Amino acid sequence: MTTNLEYLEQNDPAVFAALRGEENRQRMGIELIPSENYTFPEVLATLGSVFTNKYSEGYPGRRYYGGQEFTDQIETLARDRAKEVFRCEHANVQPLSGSAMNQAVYLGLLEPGDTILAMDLSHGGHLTHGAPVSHMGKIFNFERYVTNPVDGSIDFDKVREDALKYRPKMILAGYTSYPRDLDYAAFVSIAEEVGAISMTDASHFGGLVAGGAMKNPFDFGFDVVTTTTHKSLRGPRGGMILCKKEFAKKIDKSVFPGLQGGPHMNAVAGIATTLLNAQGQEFKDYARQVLLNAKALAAGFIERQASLVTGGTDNHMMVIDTSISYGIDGRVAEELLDQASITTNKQIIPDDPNPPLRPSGIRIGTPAATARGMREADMEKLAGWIHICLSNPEDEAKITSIKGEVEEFCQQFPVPGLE
Ligand code: DSN
Repeated sequence: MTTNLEYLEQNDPAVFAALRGEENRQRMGIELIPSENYTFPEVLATLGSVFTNKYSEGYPGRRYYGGQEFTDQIETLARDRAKEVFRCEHANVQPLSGSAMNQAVYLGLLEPGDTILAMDLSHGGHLTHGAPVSHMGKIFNFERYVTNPVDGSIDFDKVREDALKYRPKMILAGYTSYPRDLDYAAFVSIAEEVGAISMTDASHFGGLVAGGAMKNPFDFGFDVVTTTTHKSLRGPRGGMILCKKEFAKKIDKSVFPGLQGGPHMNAVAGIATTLLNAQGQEFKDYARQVLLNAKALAAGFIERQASLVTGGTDNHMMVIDTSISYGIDGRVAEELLDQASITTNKQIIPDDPNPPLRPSGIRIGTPAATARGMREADMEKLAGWIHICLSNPEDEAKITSIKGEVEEFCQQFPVPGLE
């Protein structure tokens, strides 16, 4: 019998070749972008399944198309498992992405022009947290809190001062580039004081919360938590909105029909099976190891005198100020590491004097390397290789030699879903 991949190879050699190239890149290199990961084989199976053929506008039991016996089953499973894993009252698993998920929350719970207090982009917030270039930044009035210039942590006296001044309708915790844990109790207390809805965008660390390695915002009384499903959670690309029951109707209406049409049921099936995985001991061990690896990697950089934003990490990521540490900008650093088969991303740092495509740092994270089975001793090796590459930007022979070492090293670590 001809497999689906064999059909692709015969009928579209160009796409097939790119697919094989990407598989090889993922196998031979070390993936350190903190928002990336290797998903589970079960998820790859659901993504390439016949659920991709199905339209399912609506929700289980209330659809606008026939033939929903099995889609209803998987969406119900995904919602129930999400509620169990995150200990929340309601879950919507239909958002097509992280951006759509956050947009659905703002549009469903607020009115255009309402004020949202969120983290500034250069201090670690996400584009959808109101960056002026985003559509949400035009529809809502975002006010931005920043980090403390001395130790880089969120300054809660200032957050409270801003909340009292701007009287936001929503206070948003969560980040895309902040290497510390969040003080949820402080956020909730400020939100309650000004009568704002409290929301956490847990996209980066949703998997670490699911695995019990990081705190759960619902345990501190948060109203809404969003998370993408493909980062530390290791599921398919997509988003989930988790919330208290009182917001459930508004959230569901906002996702569909407010913002989206048919959900991607192949991804919803992938989310369902991801959330089963997240309940197992193996996933809990994985989540814990992600944090141990991040601590070990950060220690490796600190030992080599590199300057880390906030001086270290409490989560799965760290940001190296490459301008201060190595006299090169983040773009050069990213490119040098690419040449050594180590993938990172250039990153703006708080109040970065440089533009976003030539920022002052790089962002590094451990979720994907941990998924391949790398441990603390391996992090020490990575820190050494990265330090040598960044310290020797002109030395091609050195970079080529590290690339050889990296590729040989990677052979010990199978890629989930590929081997
Ligand atoms: N693009 C993601 C990240 O890399 O953090 C956020 O959406």
